[in-house]
Amino acid sequence: MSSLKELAELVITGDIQKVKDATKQLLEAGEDPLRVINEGLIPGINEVGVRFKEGEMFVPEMMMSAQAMKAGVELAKEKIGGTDIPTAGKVVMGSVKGDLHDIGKNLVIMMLESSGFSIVDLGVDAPVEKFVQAVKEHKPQVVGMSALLTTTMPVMQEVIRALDKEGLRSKVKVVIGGAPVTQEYAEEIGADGYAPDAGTAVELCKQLLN
Ligand code: B12
Repeated sequence: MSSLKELAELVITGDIQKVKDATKQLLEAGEDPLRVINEGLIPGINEVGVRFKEGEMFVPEMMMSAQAMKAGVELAKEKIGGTDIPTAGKVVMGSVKGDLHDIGKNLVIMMLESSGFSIVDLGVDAPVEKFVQAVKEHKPQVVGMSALLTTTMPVMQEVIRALDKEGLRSKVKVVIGGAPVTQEYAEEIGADGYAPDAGTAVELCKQLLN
């Protein structure tokens, strides 16, 4: 029987099949899918980040770990389910231009969906114009942006400025997130909110719409 700690270890090794097997085992044993994500898969990928920074892991390994993590999240997601009729509001969400990280963004999307929000997912590397276009087209209540690189964070400000220029800024709430992002940064660039994790992101969106 795998433990959450062992699952984290498996994410670090990047063995997709083993991560799938361990995730399945935990879920079948009745483990809460959110705990599997928050206390198994996320600590694993976080440790990968630490080892990468220290030069103990490299991009190909980080990629394997990311794929293993995604496979685990997919399985957990099936167990989380969602509300059938999205009613809470519409959110346009994307990882900003230059940024290919989407694990966190996808977790936020998953949690929002299971809380009744409908999502327009702009994917990764989403240019400023794509956000603007999506707001015009889908008329969401919230725009969410994710950035994992310090070099892509400024794109979030560019999006806010572009929305402003198009007269759309007052029509939407803008929320931002990603590992290097902070509350201070959100205030600095004129976003309406920041959340450090997916659960808080849902709370934030609900709060902003009230
Ligand atoms: C996995 C990973 C990758 C994978 C990404 C795979 C994928 N499909 O996402 C791959 C291998 C592709 C990758 C590539 C690179 N990476 Co990388 N990567 C990571 C790693 C290890 C984990 C990121 C992750 O998924 N975390 C887990 C999730 C759950 O956490 P999260 O993303 O923070 O999301 C949570 C919150 O932030 C929040 N949140 C996220 N988004 C949003 C949005 C909103 C609106 C809200 C409200 C909340 C919110 O909720 C989420 C859920 O709780 C991090 C290390 C780290 N500590 O972040 C490095 C890291 C981000 N990468 C880094 C680097 C340098 C790179 C590369 C430049 C490496 C290279 N030389 O090629 C490239 C850049 C590629 C690009 N252009 O984007 C650095 C960035 C350093 C910096 N200061 O900018 C880090 C910090 C590693 C390090 N310690 O040095 N990477």
